Amino acid sequence: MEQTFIMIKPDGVQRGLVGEIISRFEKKGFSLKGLKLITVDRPFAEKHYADLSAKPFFSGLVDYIISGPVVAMIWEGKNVVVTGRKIIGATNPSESAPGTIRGDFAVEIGRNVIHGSDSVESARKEIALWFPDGPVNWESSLHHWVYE
Ligand code: FUP
Repeated sequence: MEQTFIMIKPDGVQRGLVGEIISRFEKKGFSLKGLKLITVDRPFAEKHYADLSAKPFFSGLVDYIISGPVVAMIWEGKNVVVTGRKIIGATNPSESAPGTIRGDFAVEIGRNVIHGSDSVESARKEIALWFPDGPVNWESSLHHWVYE
């Protein structure tokens, strides 16, 4: 089953949005397979955002991600990478639809509350970086009510 890496950024944690965000993924029918509250250091954040290292906003982005604890998660389910991105909404909150997490809770691109892997391949890399011990293996008792 497909997995994705989801991170509630420091602003999401500080603003008390952790429960709301987890609830949206749970209610959809996805399964939580990894969870930790962690403050990362600069080299770690730079590794996570390595693909963006040439961008002008890179150092500000890294400053933001290391400014406080984040909630790192593995979520599992059918098409969870693409569907997770839909639940999150467009990168720029001014373009993210109401009903999405960024559309409902964010104003600025540099304070957009949440990260989600953009492909199955990035999910694999990000899960390996954030959860070197891998996911927690369990199956929800609701599985047969979510999947046909
Ligand atoms: P996303 O996959 O939606 O997180 O978007 P990107 O990988 O393109 O960007 C990662 C993060 O960089 C965004 F969540 C916010 C930040 N960013 C900016 O601060 N300014 C920009 O112009 C673009 C992205």
